Formats: sequence, C-alpha cells, structure tokens
Amino acid sequence: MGSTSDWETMRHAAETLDALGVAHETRVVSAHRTPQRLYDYATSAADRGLKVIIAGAGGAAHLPGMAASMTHLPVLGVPVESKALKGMDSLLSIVQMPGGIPVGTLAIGKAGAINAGLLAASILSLSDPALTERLTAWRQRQTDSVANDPQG
Ligand code: RP5
Repeated sequence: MGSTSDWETMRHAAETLDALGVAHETRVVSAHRTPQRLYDYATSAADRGLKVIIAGAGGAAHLPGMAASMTHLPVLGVPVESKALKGMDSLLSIVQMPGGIPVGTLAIGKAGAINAGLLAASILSLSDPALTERLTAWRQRQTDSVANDPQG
C-alpha cells in the first residue's frame, strides 16, 4: 500500500487472505515518496516467489500501475477512499491503464480490499486444490449466512 494511512482499508485484504489460509506479506511502498523502494519491490517480486500483488493506494494512485509496469505478476489495484474526492481520483487513476499494462481494478475502499483478497485467492487456487476447497467453503458459508427474512 502507498501509505500507512491505507492500512485501515487494506487490512481487509490481509484479513481475507488470513481467513483463507493464504500466506502473504504487507508492505508500505509509495510510488511518490519511496520510488526506489517501489522499483526494488516490483522488480524482485517474482524472483522472491510472490504470485500475486495487491496494490492499494489513494489520490493520485500510481502505485498499482507502476508496479504492473515492472512485473509480469498479476497486479490487483484497490482504490483507497480519499478525503478530497471520496476515492474517485484513486479509482480513475488506477483503472484507466493504457493497453499493454493491465491492472485488475477493484471497487473503492473496503469492498475492493476484501474482493482483492478473494480474487488473489481465486487466482492462486488454480494451482492449489486445497485452497480451492477452502475458497469454496468460504463462499458457501457466506451464502448460508444470508437471511431469508430481513427481520430474522
Ligand atoms: C497515497 O496518498 C497513499 O496511497 C494514500 O492513500 C494517500 C495519502 O497518503 P498519506 O498522506 O496519508 O500518507 O500515496
């Protein structure tokens, strides 16, 4: 994520991965304030064994696109809700990538962070049958938790 201030949103991605038993790391990497850290992180990610990168940032959110420009790994972008523009700036700066450098862009805020975790797990499950089972069970529990009647 681009800043420690993004953690309140991005923790939902981490918690989703925890719930699914997916190993992960969490790092603050700012495209603007720590560009060398971003370069080092993105260019070494595949060699370090990472499989998917979830990049959350807000405002002029260059982190996901810049990360995607430096690795062939799938990059999932989470637009963090900004104070000034409620995350519309984040969304538009992440989603509108030029052809050739894809970023899989999720929804603004908590929902996007949760879904980034789920989508990363879904990608990883393609080559991990045990994770497929855990993901399927997670989805079933969610389905089972939906009430028929809003008044119980
Ligand atoms: C972005 O600027 C970060 O991703 C964050 O969402 C936003 C504000 O950062 P702080 O000023 O709170 O550190 O780079």
